Amino acid sequence: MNLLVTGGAGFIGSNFVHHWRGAHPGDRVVVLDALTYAGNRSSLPRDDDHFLFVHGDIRDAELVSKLLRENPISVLAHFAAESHVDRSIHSPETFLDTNVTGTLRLLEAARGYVASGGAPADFRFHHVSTDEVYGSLGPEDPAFEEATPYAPNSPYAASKAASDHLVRAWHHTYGLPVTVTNCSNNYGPFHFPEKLIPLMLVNILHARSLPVYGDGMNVRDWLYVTDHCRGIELAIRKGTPGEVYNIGGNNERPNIEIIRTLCSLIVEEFASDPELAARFPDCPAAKGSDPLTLVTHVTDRPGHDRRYAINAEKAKRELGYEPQESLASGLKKTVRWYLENEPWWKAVMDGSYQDWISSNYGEAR
Ligand code: NAD
Ligand code: TDX
Repeated sequence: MNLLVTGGAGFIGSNFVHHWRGAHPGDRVVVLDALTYAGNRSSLPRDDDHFLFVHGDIRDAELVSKLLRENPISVLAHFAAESHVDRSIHSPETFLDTNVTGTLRLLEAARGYVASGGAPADFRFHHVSTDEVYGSLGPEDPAFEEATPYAPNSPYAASKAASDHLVRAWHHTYGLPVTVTNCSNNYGPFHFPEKLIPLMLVNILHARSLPVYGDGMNVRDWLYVTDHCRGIELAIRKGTPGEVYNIGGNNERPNIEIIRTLCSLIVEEFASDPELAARFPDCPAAKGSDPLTLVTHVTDRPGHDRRYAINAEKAKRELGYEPQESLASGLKKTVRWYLENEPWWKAVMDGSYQDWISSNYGEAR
């Protein structure tokens, strides 16, 4: 099988490529990625008979059509997006360009490919989306289901909601064989250190403040990224065209609890490996103090959604999806990965990363 993975150099896309190649070494994976600040070629394998990296934009319909035709692609797995809520608040237009126009161009290229008769009979367009399209929950509200009305609250969520609607419409109007997954907060390897978990890890190691928005009691459902990748594979293989599946981790936690756990895990790692204190001498754990003292409550994110929770019963019932990683084991793996892969995160924290950190947190640093 030949797959085209858009946004494959990003966090979830790169994990998906590794997952797919591990599970299906005979398949061929083509990645299309524009290598924005969030995309890293080094997160992916070298090109070989089963892997091709193409540096390009999903809005380039001609390029997408050519890749679909020439490879020839059975599954287009669409991850490419602008994905950071805080950035969408600073510059919403980029989110509309990539997430809405980009998805439109891909849908049109896929429609042309199917209409030309060149696509395999089982061609599938899989769209990766988010629970944020459903809005925010109160403490006692039931978790999001696939039929929960859309109520996006951030420019990012609105752009993803718009892209979901386009995908739905291309199925109903043109019969394009699509599936959609809406998932909760992913974490794990190759996560860009602007998102909560990797940002906190990198800051703990450098004794920088841990910026907690508001009271730190906003709740997210944490999904280990390989569980998400398995869920996407199941939706592609077993999902019914036109259907939407929610993928969650069954791990609802307030942000401050996640930060507390990360601090404890770092302290444990430093206690069991004396070399860490030499590598990260500024880290409070190297000096026997608690990294939790680095927590700084900063101005809340505007329109900050209070709680997300996913009801993944449909994916369990129809696809056999269940998350395998507990939050404790997933966070431990993640902490280890960041300790073992310092060159990766050092390399991505370049000038544009530094500019973003000072524009988002300013004087809080
Ligand atoms: P990411 O920001 O880490 O990666 C996005 C990738 O898309 C990058 O490699 C970037 O270079 C690429 N890209 C951006 N614009 C492009 C363009 N115009 N053309 C080609 N490539 C482009 O994002 P992620 O966290 O891996 O998220 C992947 C998908 O999953 C997104 O659609 C996102 O909305 C969705 N999602 C993410 C999460 C999460 O917790 N991270 C949760 C739910 C859904
Ligand atoms: O410095 C921070 N301090 C803080 O308190 C950051 C970066 C975040 N937070 C809070 C905001 C959220 O309540 O932590 C929570 C998680 O924040 P993010 O990591 O920015 O994720 P979130 O806004 O929940 O969105 C993520 O999950 C859904 C992804 O970035 C989206 O792409 C995905 O769709």
